[in-house]
Amino acid sequence: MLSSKEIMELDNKYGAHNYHPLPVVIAEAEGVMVKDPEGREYFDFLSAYSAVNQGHRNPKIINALIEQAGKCTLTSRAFHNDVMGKFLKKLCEFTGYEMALPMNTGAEAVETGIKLARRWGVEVKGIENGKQEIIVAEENFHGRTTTIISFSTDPDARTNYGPYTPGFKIVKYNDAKALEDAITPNTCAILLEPIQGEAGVYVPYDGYLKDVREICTKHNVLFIADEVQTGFLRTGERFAVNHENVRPDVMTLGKALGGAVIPVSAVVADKKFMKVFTPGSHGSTFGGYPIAAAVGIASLEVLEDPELKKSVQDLGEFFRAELKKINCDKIVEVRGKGLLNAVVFVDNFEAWDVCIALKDAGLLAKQTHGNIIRFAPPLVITKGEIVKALDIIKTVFEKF
Ligand code: IF1
Repeated sequence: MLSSKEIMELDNKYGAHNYHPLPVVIAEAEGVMVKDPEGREYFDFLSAYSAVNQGHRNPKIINALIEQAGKCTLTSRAFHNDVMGKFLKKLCEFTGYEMALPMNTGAEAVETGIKLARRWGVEVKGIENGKQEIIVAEENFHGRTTTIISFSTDPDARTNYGPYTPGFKIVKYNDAKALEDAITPNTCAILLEPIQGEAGVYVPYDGYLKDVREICTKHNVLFIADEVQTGFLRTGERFAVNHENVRPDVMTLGKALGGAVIPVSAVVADKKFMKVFTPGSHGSTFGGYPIAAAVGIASLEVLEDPELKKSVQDLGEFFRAELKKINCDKIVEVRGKGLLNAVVFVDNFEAWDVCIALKDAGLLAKQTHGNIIRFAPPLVITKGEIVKALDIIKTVFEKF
């Protein structure tokens, strides 16, 4: 058994340095807890950026994986398989849309949404091909493909990856007028995160999503909500858009749909939009494969539990209230919805040091943009566990 130090050296020597991970090695995981090779335990308050909503190694999901692995794993879409249809039916019922297109990563779902909007723009709205425009928000995060980083405002994500994909307009987030002013006859869609995750859990004003919905309807523009991170109960509702009873035309989904086991993503939309995809016009080797479908069904079954949704709402309120009581003059804001929360420190504050101290105290979290720490535990966390985690956070924060 290699030590944490030896393992980190391996990663450093053989792995590209496209991340700067916290100096901790996870060897085992269950529920909300993870363990390093030396046996030290930590609360996982990142949940792989909200992909571990059902908890690490959720028994129902692991059993579904094992059972399917004993029958059939991969068929490709050249043939039907006996699980995908059941999965897509369940996903359509869970989301309230007529059809779904299964992919693997969140970025692939977003790319699928972009292709859907662009093709719909030409074939239904009558935009000249090549002139389609999609409006996105500053500080967006939708994935790492070259098209997606073409409309990123984060230099780290974008620098020297040119030439960039054209056809995107970037406007201020949380500003409906800025959105409407950017619409032209060539606009085919508006792509937004209902809450901006990477930007530091930026929750827009109450009514923003309703305003976006109305603007899109008025101008015959598709509203694409990227719920890859905010979806599947993370914010206390099935999807973040549900807080405002808003129904986007398209939703991109991922992360927790794979139940913390494998990448499972999808795009959901009604038939009048999904019909732009004709045979041979889009796909992927693994999209909707038997293992993904079986895991996806189990992942959704865990999330159907009304008790879980109530718990996310109640524990989220409790967690934010307790964070606000912490005596630390470096904290300027506590914000979030459900169990997607963040603590914002004063501008020049280096939150990395706090994350190191949290790790040493037994809790794993990651800062985003230097002075913001995101806290997003698995949704299955209990009151008792969150109280213990808060003790750690309070003790550490009060030292800063
Ligand atoms: C990394 C960020 C979070 C996402 C939204 C699509 C995707 C993501 C709203 C793409 C992915 C991940 C990617 C991961 C870190 C993490 C992240 F910090 F990068 F921005 F969560 F905020 N839409 N987010 O949040 O999904 O292709 O990764 O499956 O790239 O470092 P993916």
